[in-house]
Formats: sequence, structure tokens, C-alpha cells
Amino acid sequence: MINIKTIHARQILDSRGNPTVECELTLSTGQMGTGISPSGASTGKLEAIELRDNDSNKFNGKSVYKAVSNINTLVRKKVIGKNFNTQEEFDNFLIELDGSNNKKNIGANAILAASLAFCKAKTKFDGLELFQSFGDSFSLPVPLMNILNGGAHANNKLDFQEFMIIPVKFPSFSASLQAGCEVFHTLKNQLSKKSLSTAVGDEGGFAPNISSNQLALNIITESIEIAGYIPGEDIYLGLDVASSEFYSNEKYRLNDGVYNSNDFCEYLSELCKNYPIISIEDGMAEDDWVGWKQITDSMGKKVQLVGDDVFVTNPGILKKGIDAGIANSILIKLNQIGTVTETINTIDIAKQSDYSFIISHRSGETEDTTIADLSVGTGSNQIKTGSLSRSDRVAKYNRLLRIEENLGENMYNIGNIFKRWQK
Ligand code: 2PG
Ligand code: MG
Repeated sequence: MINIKTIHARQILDSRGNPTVECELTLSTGQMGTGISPSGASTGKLEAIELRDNDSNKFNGKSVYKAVSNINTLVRKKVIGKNFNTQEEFDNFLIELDGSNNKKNIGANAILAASLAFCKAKTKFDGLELFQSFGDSFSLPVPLMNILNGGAHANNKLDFQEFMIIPVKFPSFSASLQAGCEVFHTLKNQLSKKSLSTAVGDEGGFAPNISSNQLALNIITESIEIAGYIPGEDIYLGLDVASSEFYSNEKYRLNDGVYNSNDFCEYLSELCKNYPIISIEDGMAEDDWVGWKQITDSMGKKVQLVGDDVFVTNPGILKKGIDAGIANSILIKLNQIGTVTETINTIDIAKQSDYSFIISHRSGETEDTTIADLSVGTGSNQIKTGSLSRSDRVAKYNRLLRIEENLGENMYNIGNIFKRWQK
């Protein structure tokens, strides 16, 4: 039985200098846990509500004092001295206290920070490592490293949000990470040589002023080769197209033209023929389920098709998507749904339907490294946590290195599901 002694929230800053919620929780047995909520820029419409004050005099409307005060008043009053047996009991208690279907009253940012704080305190109470509290199918994941940024994460003209490298042919997580670092630094040199900017975007990838998706893919492929690796053998490519950002009136509006679903599907298929791309996230927009069905039918046997904005880590929406034959993979973001319990439920649904799942950061992150543990504990085999710069991104890789030291290099597993996509 777990008894809560104190709970306290405060406003802190995320990696973009925007306010976010931190929550500390202590048990009457002395264990303490801290949770911090991340924040997205290219958010799905059906994500749980991130409560902001919208007071233009404070942090450009982005302060979270109301969410913080919801923990320090409403939640505190109800949970202090109360006993909880499980994470699920605690999370369900908060969900009921909020009373809405999208956490708009207390705020998903407040609820997630509390859920994570409880999880960490409970893990200590149980005498476990954090990753052990998320499941028992441990494995070290392959990192999907976003080394070139565009879309809503950079102020260049690139349509696509993320160009990722996926080092699959390596014996351990640390060896994959090393290859990623080497390509990252080679890419920096290549950009410099071409007099392109080496400034980085929100997730630590370079954000050169180029506007062609093909050019971006050329520079990355070239950098992989110069770093001494074989594209399409040692290292594959992944995209987060984040297409909801440029979809309107049933059209995909790119720098090089305007496409309907059918033509855009063809556009992406052509890219896969010309480059070693094995994973495409949000290739179709969240509102374009017809397009999603089409891309899944035409490319779903060859490429990992990851639903982010379209599923928003929501168990109900994922179920609908599975029934409709949409995508074959899901991106998992704790704050899209707002509690640890619901996140694990969504992962379980993906597992049951043989959908792969990728544990993911948000573009606004902090020093909280929970997602590294989540990826290991759930046996996700894949993590997306940005590039090889900026401490908010690298902190997750460093946590994985420490877990690897603990579990051993042979726990690296890119997964049977993932192997399916290798050409
Ligand atoms: C995404 C994420 C993380 P954001 O679209 O996958 O890379 O971005 O947090 O801005 O939604
Ligand atoms: Mg995405």
C-alpha cells in the first residue's frame, strides 16, 4: 500500500524557454519522485489538453500557473494521506477528478507530471529501476536520430519536419549511437563545405536553409558514406513528414507543388525507391483517413508507416485505426494522452495487433529522461529522441548508455517487427 505524504508542483522552463509543469511527490515511507511534462509544436488536434494561462502579459501567453495551482490545491487536497495500490489506481483517480474526456480541467501537463512523479516514487518504494516499472520485456532500442530538421521545428523552408538516420546493423545500442554521432559530425562538415548553416533546430538536428527534400536526403546519404557506412545496409533513413502541417482543403502543399492524397502517396513511394527509407511517420494528415488507408495498402508491406498526429497515443483512436487498416506502427508520447497507465494501455493494444511502436520525445523537452526507461521496459525496440546535440536530447541517450551498462550489450534488439522493413 502506498500512502502519499506530500505533492507539490511548480512552473519551470522547457528546452524552448517555454513554461512547463514539474511535480514532486513524496510517500509517507520517504521515497520521492519528480515528473516533468514535455510540450509539442506540431501537435495532433485530438491530443489531451495542455493547460496554459493564455495571459499575453506572461511568457507570451504560455505560463502554466493554473495547471500548477490545480496540483497544489485541488489534487493535493484529495490525495494527501490517501492510499493507492497501483499506478493505475492513482492515474484513474486523477482522470476522475478532472472529469473531462481530454483532461482539460486539471490539464494534461499537470496530470502527466503528477503521474510520472507517482511512478518514480513508487518505483523506489518497490526497490526497482525505473525501466522495470514499465514492463518486463527489456531491450535496448535502436535510435531514430533526427539529424536534419525542417517543418515546424526550424525556420528554414524544408517541408518535412524530420530526417532521421536509423543505424540498424550494429551489435549494441552504444555502437549504433556511435555511428549516429559520426554521421552527425560528418554532416556538419558537409554542410559547412557547401556554405550552409550548421545552426540547429529544436531537436538538435541541423536546420540548413535548403528547401528541397531530395537535397536534404542527398546530403545525409553522402554523409553516411563519408563517415564510412553503407546507406541501406548499415544505416537506413526515416522521415517524419508531419504532413498535417501542410495539408489543407484536401491537398498537400509542398514547395515543389500541390498534391492530392493519391499523388502525395506516389511522391513518398518514389522517395522510398530512390533512398533507403524504411520508416515514414505521418505521411498522411490526421484528417485524411482515406489517404492513410491508401498509403497503408500501397506501401504498408515495405515501409514502417507510423501514426503520430493521427493516433495521438489514444487507445480508442488506435483501435479505430487498426480496425480501419491504417498504418502499421504508432508513435508513443506520454503527454499526448496524459498518464503512464493510458500510455501503457495504448502500447498493449499496439503489441496485440503486431503494430510496432516507437517511444518518442516532444520538440519541447527537459532534463526528464523517463522515455529512455519507457523504451527499455516496454521492449519498444525503437526510440525517437532527437539529434546528437542539446542536453535535453542527449540526456536520453546517456540514460540508455547507463541502462546498457547495467543490462549488458546483448540486450540490444531492433526487433523482429522492425526487421520486416529492411529491404
Ligand atoms: C513529432 C514530435 C517529436 P512535436 O512530431 O513527432 O519529434 O514533434 O513534439 O512538435 O509534436
Ligand atoms: Mg511526428
